[in-house]
Amino acid sequence: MTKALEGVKILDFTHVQSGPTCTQLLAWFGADVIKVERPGVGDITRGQLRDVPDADSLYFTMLNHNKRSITLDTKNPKGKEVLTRLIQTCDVLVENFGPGVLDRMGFPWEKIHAINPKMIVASIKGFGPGPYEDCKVYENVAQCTGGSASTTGFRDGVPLVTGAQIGDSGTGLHLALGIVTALYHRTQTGEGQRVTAAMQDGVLNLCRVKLRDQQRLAHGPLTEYSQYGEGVDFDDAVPRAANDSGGGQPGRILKCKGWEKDPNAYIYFITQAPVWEPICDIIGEPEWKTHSDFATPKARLPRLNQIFERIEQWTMTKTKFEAMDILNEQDIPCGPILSMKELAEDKSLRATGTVVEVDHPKRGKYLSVGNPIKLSASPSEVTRSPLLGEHTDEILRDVLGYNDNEVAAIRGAGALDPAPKRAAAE
Ligand code: CAO
Repeated sequence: MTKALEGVKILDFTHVQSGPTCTQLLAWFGADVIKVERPGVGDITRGQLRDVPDADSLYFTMLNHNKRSITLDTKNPKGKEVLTRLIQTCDVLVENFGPGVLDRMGFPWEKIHAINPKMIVASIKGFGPGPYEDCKVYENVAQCTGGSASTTGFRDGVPLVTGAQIGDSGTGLHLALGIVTALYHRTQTGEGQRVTAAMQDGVLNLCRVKLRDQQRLAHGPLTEYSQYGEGVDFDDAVPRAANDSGGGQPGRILKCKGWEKDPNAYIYFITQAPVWEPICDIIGEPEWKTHSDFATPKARLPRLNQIFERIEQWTMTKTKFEAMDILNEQDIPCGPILSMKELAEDKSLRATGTVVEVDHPKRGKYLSVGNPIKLSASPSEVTRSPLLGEHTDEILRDVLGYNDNEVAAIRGAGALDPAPKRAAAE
């Protein structure tokens, strides 16, 4: 079976999380991802949050599977020659440098397009054009400026960031879609183009339902928000809605058996209108099916606290998994709160390759999240991340066609190694 992106060469200038997420996805789909790293330094995450001495961190290994690594000083004249050759040879350049870095390196879009008109240049930046376009941005900055933090948390508490990396990994996903779309467009036109995804824009896209609610506010209170039932007035901006569901069907996180000791003994429970009757039967309130205070969604809205307190009395008699089984038999949507430990041990996630065990020469075996997108004819297998510069010579020879003398000359010019190693080689 061929991989979906087999034959596509990616010149990968990404680092930290957002860009590497994107190129890792492309690599899983079969693209040849050539990660260009600064000699001696590499992607800064190789050394961040290190748990095993002298081994690449999990931060790095879990974002850079299936790639090859070349070390190249792109500020060195010989390094620039190699970079030019890489641009001529590859299909897509992906980068998430700070604003202006590629231009300062001497490779603005116009130059890249002139070297290889078919090349697609894909970039992640913190912000799009506007007052903040020159700012450097990390995950939580994007969550705060993209509408996520202002809408996450409890009404009477501070804004919260989420554990899901929607600014970094979320924008990486957006960029990957932009790249394959531009590749498709190229098959029709023969031309490359620029693809940009700003982290603020990506987060706002994922917060689309909150911009929906912002506009609904002009027409009255948001009746599915708990604060409506509690008689608390709305301000002029969408409030934090704690664990209310965003879809208009009231939902809450409720305690399950064992909650006193287990911080994850909870279940998300949705009182979806079509299954109201089975809910009443399960919790032992059959009269609520016809009682005028409870029978319709509208009648229930001001009484959600009372309703969920009653449902919680029932969920507290069951473990989250028992509750899941009972509720799913009646098609009542619910979700046990699964800890990372439970997910790591989940047999079905292992079976589908969503959780994979990977072997690494320096750190041994570790778990990672595999490709969450499954293609029926092009399955992904996860291979370990490259060591720094592991494929430098291989790429210079096999991809770029340099002979041994030329590789030696490039090395001698100081384009491949950090300064002290260079001195030793000379
Ligand atoms: N050879 C020589 N120099 C290299 C090189 C190479 N192979 N690779 C990178 N460099 C140089 C660049 O030329 C640049 O130098 P100058 O500043 O002199 O032009 C420098 O290394 C890297 O700059 P940077 O701004 O990308 O890196 P940083 O650590 O200062 O900032 C970050 C990191 C993430 C804040 C910034 O890259 C950024 O804002 N990126 C866009 C938004 C983004 O993706 N953020 C998410 C990061 S994950 O949380």
